[in-house]
Amino acid sequence: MGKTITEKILTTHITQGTPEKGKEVGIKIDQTLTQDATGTMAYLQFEAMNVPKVKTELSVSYVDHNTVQIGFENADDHRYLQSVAAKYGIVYSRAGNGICHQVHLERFGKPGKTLLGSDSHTPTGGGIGMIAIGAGGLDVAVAMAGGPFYLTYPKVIKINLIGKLKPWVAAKDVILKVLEIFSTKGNVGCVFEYGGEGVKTLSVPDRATITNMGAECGVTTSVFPSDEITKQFLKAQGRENDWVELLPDDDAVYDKVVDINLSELEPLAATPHSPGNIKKIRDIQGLPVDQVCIGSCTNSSYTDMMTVASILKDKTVHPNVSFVVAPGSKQVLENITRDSGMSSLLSAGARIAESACGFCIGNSQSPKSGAVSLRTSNRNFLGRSGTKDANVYLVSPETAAAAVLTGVITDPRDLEKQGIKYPKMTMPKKFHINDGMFLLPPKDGSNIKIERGPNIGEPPKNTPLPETITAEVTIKVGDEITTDHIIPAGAKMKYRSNVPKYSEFLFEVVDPKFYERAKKIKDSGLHNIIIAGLSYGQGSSREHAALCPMYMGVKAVIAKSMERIHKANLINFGIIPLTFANKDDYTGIDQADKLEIANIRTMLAGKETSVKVKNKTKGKEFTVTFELSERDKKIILAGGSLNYIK
Ligand code: MIC
Ligand code: SF4
Repeated sequence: MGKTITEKILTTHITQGTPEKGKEVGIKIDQTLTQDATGTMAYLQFEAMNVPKVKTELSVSYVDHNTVQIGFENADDHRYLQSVAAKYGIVYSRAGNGICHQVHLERFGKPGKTLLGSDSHTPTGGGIGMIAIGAGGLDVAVAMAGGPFYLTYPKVIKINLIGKLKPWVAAKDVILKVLEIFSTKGNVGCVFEYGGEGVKTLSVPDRATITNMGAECGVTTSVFPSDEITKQFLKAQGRENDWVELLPDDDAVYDKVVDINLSELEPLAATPHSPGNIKKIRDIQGLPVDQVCIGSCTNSSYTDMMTVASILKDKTVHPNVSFVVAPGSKQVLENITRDSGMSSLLSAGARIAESACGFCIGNSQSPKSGAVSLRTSNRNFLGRSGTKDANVYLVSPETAAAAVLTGVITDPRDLEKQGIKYPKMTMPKKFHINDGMFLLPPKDGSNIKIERGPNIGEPPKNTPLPETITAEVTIKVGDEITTDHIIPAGAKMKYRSNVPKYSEFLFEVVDPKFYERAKKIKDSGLHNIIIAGLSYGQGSSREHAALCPMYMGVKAVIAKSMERIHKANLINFGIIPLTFANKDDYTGIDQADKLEIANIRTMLAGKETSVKVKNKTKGKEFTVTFELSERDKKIILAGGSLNYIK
């Protein structure tokens, strides 16, 4: 039987288990990436593993999230990361060099390789034919130490692309269409593999936009073939030797095939407050726009920037619009400057932001109260922009540029009526390349002293799982609670290396009293429990969404369903992820109910897959199930991965 691309890469990397769909396998990781907001904790955990040097083919530590540097915290983290990289054989990408996913695609991604990154948008690498997966920092630390990465051997869904995009319709509209079809939930354990004739019409940056935002569907990753177009991209990066062809076999078997006709697509938007709320631009046009932000790891490539620059050439931003542009990397910035794109942007009135996450993670450029903000980024969760009542719409660079000119949501196809021609921008044959902002590690870094400023804390420790969980329901939340709801990023992200402080912001957007309550419950000797609806833990890979609850004494989360990375993070920090056997039982529980889960250790150590929970307040009982591998169970019993490894 023929193989899919996913199977080809995974089967050559399996070190543990057998490739059976739905079963756990361990795979060898060739490359890792970290970013600073998840990286400090990942490297503190790596240090605790006492391995003298990383064992991967390549590990890169990027600084792109916390680059605002108000106060000493960010800069402390950067210095710590720089010294750790030099000591342990890791390439260090300095602040200013760009957003990890964009830079990794440009300089390091290799078709056929596996990449594990402590950021949920690591699947961007799928645009170049990698199996690139987002994970918690601890899993990345284990991979750097040479350990396997465990995942459920996935189902493969083929997204069969037919036809060719019409002018003014972009790769962003393709992934927004995918989100409309698949939504943000129910796709755990699947990989999207793109194929069909339409693939040949998409450049690598287009493909990377699509694989990047596959993360919003909750799939393990997304992947494109590695073909002549991939080769051209690598050649333009001076890396054609890194190219290998990677196509599915003609008789490859997929679990499902979904057709998307590119020729029939039109400009779309993800409307507030979920990347899954898709509407046609035609249906929302005319809405006044206060802010337009172009950039983020989804749409900040050379072609994205040059497209916008070309639409805006010799024009001026609408007076009611605040217009921000953040090129994705120093390479993009240098190349658009050389090719005059930057002068068009500046003269149109763009505010140029650093090549970093910036507005996308809400640590700068928060819009005004109640604003409508059009962004080319990938997430529009409530409050993520830093302004709680702002309405963020996710759109293509073309649609964003149209609003810059008109001040209202505008179908970019209508720009033709104003005499603006569709700019078909192509990639240069050869990019201007300058790798000066990478610091390569010395051959022997053993004498390097690690710099620990006052912002660098210790990873908090956990105790083994108790025999009986005696808890109070600290919070009951609804469906689609994202990690942005659990623990905010933005300006609070500077406390990532200081877990006690960062924990004070748990569930801030949903219920600012959470921390106080959790502390009270913990101090009273009870455990904390979180009750949740469908698709709990969507979004980012931030392990602080598990680590901080662990620190506050949360022992279990009971949800209707849970997302992959967050579930893995809960396990890694010794919190047991449970699901309602009967989803209706969710309704019978309230905040402050006292729950008891007796003999949970014994149940985990045995063959059981479900356990009874007593609701002592309501005098009722209900059943919860746990889907855990033998290894997961051992980790939870030990009180988390670090205890287990030791
Ligand atoms: C995000 O886009 O939400 C982030 C910030 O990049 C996160 C990582 C983090 O929280 O540090 C992600 O995507 O994993
Ligand atoms: Fe950075 Fe935004 Fe991409 Fe996350 S989604 S890595 S915050 S640019």
